[in-house]
Amino acid sequence: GQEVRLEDYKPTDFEIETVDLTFRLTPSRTIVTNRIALRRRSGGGNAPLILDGDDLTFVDLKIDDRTADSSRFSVSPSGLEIRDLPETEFFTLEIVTEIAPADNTKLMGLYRSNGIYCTQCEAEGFRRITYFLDRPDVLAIYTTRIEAPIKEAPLLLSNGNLKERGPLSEGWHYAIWHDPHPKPSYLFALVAGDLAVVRDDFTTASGKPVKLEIYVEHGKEARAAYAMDALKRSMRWDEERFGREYDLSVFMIVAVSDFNMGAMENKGLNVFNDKYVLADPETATDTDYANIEAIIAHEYFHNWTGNRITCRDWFQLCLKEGLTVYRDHEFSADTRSRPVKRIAEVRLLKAHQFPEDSGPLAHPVRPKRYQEINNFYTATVYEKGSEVVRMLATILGAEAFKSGLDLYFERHDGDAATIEDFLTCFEDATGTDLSQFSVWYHQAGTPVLTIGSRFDASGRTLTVDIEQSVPPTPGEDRKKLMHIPLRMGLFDPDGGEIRMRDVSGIDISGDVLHITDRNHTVVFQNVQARPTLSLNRSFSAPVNIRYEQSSSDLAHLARYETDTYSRWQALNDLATRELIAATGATLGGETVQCSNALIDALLSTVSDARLEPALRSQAITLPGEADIAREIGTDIDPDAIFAARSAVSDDIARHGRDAFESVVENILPGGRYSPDAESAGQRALYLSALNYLTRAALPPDALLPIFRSADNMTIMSGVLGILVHRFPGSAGAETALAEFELRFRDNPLVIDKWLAIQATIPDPGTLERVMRLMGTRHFSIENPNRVRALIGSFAAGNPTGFNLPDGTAYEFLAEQIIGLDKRNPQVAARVLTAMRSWKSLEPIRRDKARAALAVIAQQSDLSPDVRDITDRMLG
Ligand code: HT7
Ligand code: ZN
Repeated sequence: GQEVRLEDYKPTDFEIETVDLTFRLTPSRTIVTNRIALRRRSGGGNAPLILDGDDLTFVDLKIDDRTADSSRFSVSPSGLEIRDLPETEFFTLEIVTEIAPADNTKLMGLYRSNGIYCTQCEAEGFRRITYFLDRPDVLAIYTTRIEAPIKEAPLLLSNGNLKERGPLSEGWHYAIWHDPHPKPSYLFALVAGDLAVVRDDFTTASGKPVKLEIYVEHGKEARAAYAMDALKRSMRWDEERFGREYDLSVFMIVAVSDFNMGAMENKGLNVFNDKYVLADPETATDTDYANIEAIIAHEYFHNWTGNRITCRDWFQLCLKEGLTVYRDHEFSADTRSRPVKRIAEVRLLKAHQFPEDSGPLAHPVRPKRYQEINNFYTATVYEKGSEVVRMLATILGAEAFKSGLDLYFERHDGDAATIEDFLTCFEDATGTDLSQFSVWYHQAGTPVLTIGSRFDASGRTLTVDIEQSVPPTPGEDRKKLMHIPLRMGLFDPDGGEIRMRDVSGIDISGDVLHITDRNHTVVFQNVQARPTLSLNRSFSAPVNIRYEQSSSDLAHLARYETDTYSRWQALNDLATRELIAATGATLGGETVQCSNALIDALLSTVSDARLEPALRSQAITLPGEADIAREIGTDIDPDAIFAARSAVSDDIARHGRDAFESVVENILPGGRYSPDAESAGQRALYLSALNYLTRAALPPDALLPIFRSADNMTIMSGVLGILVHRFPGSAGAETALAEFELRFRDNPLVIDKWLAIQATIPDPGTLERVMRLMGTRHFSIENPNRVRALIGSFAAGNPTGFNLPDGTAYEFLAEQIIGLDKRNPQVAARVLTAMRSWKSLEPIRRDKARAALAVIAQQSDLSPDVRDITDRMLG
């Protein structure tokens, strides 16, 4: 593929003002007529017009309503070039193409999912429907006419408002939709088929009525109630928090079962992976409910951050994604528990973005180059992009941040904007120079703050030395200094918080230290006794902190920190330190023992009834094997980490048996299931405690009745997971798996949980199990959810089972990727990123991983998607 570079950006020579599309839908032969009104920009000369196209059959071209002579255009696999265009400022093109939705296995463009016609156009799918200037800075007004047989497709949907519908001859009918808002092609959508609808209403803050419609397969209507509720709450929240109202008279969501990602924010017609719409207590877990709420909110929030203000080019992807993730995080924090949400965000960021940023796939939040844009929908663009917006809010303060954002909405409504445009709004609204801050967008890698502290008892001064650095990343050896907002707290020996006054050597506001130079020496005066430092409170910056802190200081923070997130962070740091030492001990053949400091800190937290249960659950959930691997950094032996973590868990379980028993007996909420955050937290704590008890007293036989009597999917799948992971291959585990399969065999979304639980069994036999499951009727390589549940979970979520020292699981993955790539390159490339940290493995596994990646690289017919990921991973 051709590399695309940010610096090559050029506006188009032509603007497209209106697009009139007609679809005549049949599965194998859909005719698309695309009539576009163009305007020549001045200075364009007599340049040809080059329209993008992919996998299209060209049928006809008219220029200003006259059939074009074949000498005036040429068709190639990547597009349509039209020469000798009219010299007038305005002219029209009418392009007819033929496509085959039923043969579209890439799920980009117009395709079929379970008999439904649906589209996915971001990033470059519209060119698989018709020839077009398929780039986000070409904004046009769309009118869409859909024709289909009434029986097969009673429902005909597109963006905007329904203008007209009626019958045609031979059992066909049509509908015409008009979207008054100019939009880029990636936000176009069409859905046609036979679906049920759930309806509701919403009145905007200014009194405009909006019809809300969620379309699902017949019989699944009841499972859309929670999504509808989440939608209404999102709409209200965006009005109250950000002053953003909805702008059409109808908002539609369609749930489909074949989808490459989570959901898509098409204007007025969001298309969702059904996993993120459908929920009821019997089939969905608390996590499913929380994800549905967050993703419904995310896509809805895109209506302003993404749709009303879109991206100039795909390098600006973080402009809409980072900001929209920030908005959905804030929504969840306001709706649920802010500290629990923050802990979950940081856990996710560290699990996905930190490894990306320190491995071969590292790239800036705003990349400068790409081979394949589909590979840049990453944790860096989304999650780090959101953290950068959060830091902006921290640096400016809530009010100034709000004024900058208001200016952005006002100044750029209707624009295809850039990150520079965005930052300029905050500069103009607040008079702040953000040039150093902007480095966060341009430079890859996780910054490191190396910190040292000295307390001088006689002078009553505390001196803190802070040094910033950023490790090199691919293509970026020299790094610039960054503006890092570091929240910090000081605690006296009694646990009281010391107000930070009498400070010299740093720009400080409230508890935020502004780190802008390479080295800062900060001196605190009038400090009575040696304080304990709490660094990066509430995770104010996405950085790694290197600071030698004693276990007793961490335990002190775990007890006294008033910032609840940081209280958890202290516990987690204490546990991480212990687990790293335990891994070393395991490798050295020593026995592993857990320190009393950690056991006491964990057990006093789990028993502290003043803390919310979700937090207590997070507190006793030890860092995962991948977290420990990330902190160790090099020469990873996943088996040693697993053994060490198990030994530490055993120790905690032995000491905490009474505490865990008390939790298990008392914590579950009574009454009917409710997905609210508080009850979900109680269930999470119950399951964490139950998991520990299996290491102390509880035999597998005791779990089976709990599994059988569960009245909701959270407890049922949670207990199944514990049983199957703790006692792999046991009679109880296999019985529970068989019963679960029997009960849910006709519900693929629930069977995905069953597949994922099995794919993540920490056992060398899991590879064989995965291969066996691939042969069952529950698996289909054609459905991305099935692929992710089985192959994706195995590769990304099973450190010991996947990283077999003989490399057979790597070979298996390579084979699957090569096969899948021919059908669906986007999903193949994404699943392959599970191997992004292969270079940190110990040498034997590393060699096997390299060999498997080399097998992929040797294929001559790889998609640009998999070629790009493989090349960068090996590079
Ligand atoms: N903006 C969307 C990202 C997206 C996507 C969605 C479905 C299939 C393919 C896709 N490519 C990119 C989803 C979002 O961030 O909201
Ligand atoms: Zn998004």
